[in-house]
Amino acid sequence: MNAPIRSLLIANRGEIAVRIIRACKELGIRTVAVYSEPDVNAPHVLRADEAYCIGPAPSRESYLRMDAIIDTAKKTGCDAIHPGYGFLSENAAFARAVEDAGLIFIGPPASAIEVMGDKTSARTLMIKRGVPVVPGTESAVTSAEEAARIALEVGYPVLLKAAAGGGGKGMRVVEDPADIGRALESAQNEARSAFGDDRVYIEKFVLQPRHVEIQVLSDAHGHHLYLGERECSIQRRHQKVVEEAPSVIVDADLRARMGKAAAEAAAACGYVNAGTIEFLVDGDRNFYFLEMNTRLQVEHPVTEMVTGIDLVKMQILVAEGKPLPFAQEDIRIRGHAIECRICAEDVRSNFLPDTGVLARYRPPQGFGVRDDSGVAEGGEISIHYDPMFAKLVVWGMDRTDAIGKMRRALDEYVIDGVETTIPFCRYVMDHPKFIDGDFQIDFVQKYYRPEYLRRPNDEERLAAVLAAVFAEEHSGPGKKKLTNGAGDAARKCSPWALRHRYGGDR
Ligand code: MV4
Repeated sequence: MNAPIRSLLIANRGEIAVRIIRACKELGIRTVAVYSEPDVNAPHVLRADEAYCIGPAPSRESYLRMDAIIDTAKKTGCDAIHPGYGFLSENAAFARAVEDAGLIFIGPPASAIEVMGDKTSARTLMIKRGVPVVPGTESAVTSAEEAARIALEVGYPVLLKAAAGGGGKGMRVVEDPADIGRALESAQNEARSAFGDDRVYIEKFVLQPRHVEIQVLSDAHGHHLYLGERECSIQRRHQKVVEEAPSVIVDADLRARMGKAAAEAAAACGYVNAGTIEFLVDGDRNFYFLEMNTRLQVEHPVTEMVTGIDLVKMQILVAEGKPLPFAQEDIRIRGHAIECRICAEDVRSNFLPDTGVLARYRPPQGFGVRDDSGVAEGGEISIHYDPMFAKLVVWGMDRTDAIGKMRRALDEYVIDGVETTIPFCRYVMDHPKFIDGDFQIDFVQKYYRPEYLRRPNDEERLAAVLAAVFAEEHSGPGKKKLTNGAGDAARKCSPWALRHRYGGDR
């Protein structure tokens, strides 16, 4: 049983550091921030009770410096370190170093990070515990002959994956038996240079799957609870863009079955913390374990919104050794939540990261709208860190209500200084396939073309201005109202709407 946490160091920056500080404030925990030189005026620094500079801009020299971070925690009398996501959050050596320094790591035991970090050992463990995995090899293949034999057994197409991988790096689809030798060699080479580990294993390639993940919460008393699913299929090059809870394809029965499998996965690795089990779900609603993320995830708020459970507070609670204050039957899914990741990227230029000073940042407000952001107006978005600077999360009574809220909230944003993914998110919210819930992991590739988000030409701009004038003439007391259709058309063409739909002039 660990001692209560009175002071906590946040080994992160941006929106997630702010998110963690908020939970600490509500719990009466003193917060210590660490920061890099350019982050001296960042929101996480200003909001923490204390803040210490740990190095220059590059992450290697600041946010990834285990020694400087642990030293700061000790010197400032902290009891615990929260790693957020990214950076050191899934680094078993860091988790161990934190514990060795007599501090509490707000995360799972290092051994759980290790076993889940190796995708083949994770698969072996899941098979042992009866959690469904995609048919394939249990361990790495050692020769082209072995690969060819197994591929024939599971059936083409197959997918070669790096044991040290995850997140899509080092994967190769093989459709034709003639290509398997060459594909294996190139997958091994890529794995070696990316991870320093050339082990590659084989899975049957699941066609047209959806990515559905289960949130789990585990305490140190052997309780492993599932908090429903998140639908994460709307992604681009393995970067999620829109996430929602619940998933349209998951009913109560599938939720219970996936939830039990997820809880079993957590139990199998001796998990304590919030964690996520990623599954692929095929067209027949079969589900297969993909990997476990042993950290708090970017998209955790959608689960918070539909369960009412503060996941960061629960992470802190279980890290203190306390039992979870509710049981599985207490967890209910209510309403629908959607998250859009707001990134400084130019969606018209292949999502190229954009940089600059955030001259204006006015997030949307109102019922059911949550802005989790990590930069303030006047702050700079640089190349040094992740382009995601805010998350817009909405809650609605049902999916239709949530989509309506998300559209309204995206339109309400005022952002100047950088290009953002807002127009792209708006496009998703209007897409009939998204609205119908009829999409798989290839949604973006299949349905998105950058020209859909082109800026208006002069003629369209003139039409928009005239429409706005026309609408204005018909508004106000004693004026004849436009019919609904005409009013909507005018609003849709107004410079205000166009600005959001197509981006402002810069
Ligand atoms: C797969 C798959 C199809 N079949 N495994 C991509 C990242 C890594 N977490 C696992 N990934 C996939 N594994 C089998 N056997 C398709 C993907 C995949 C994917 C998965 C989730 C979300 C987006 C994706 C995009 C491309 C491929």
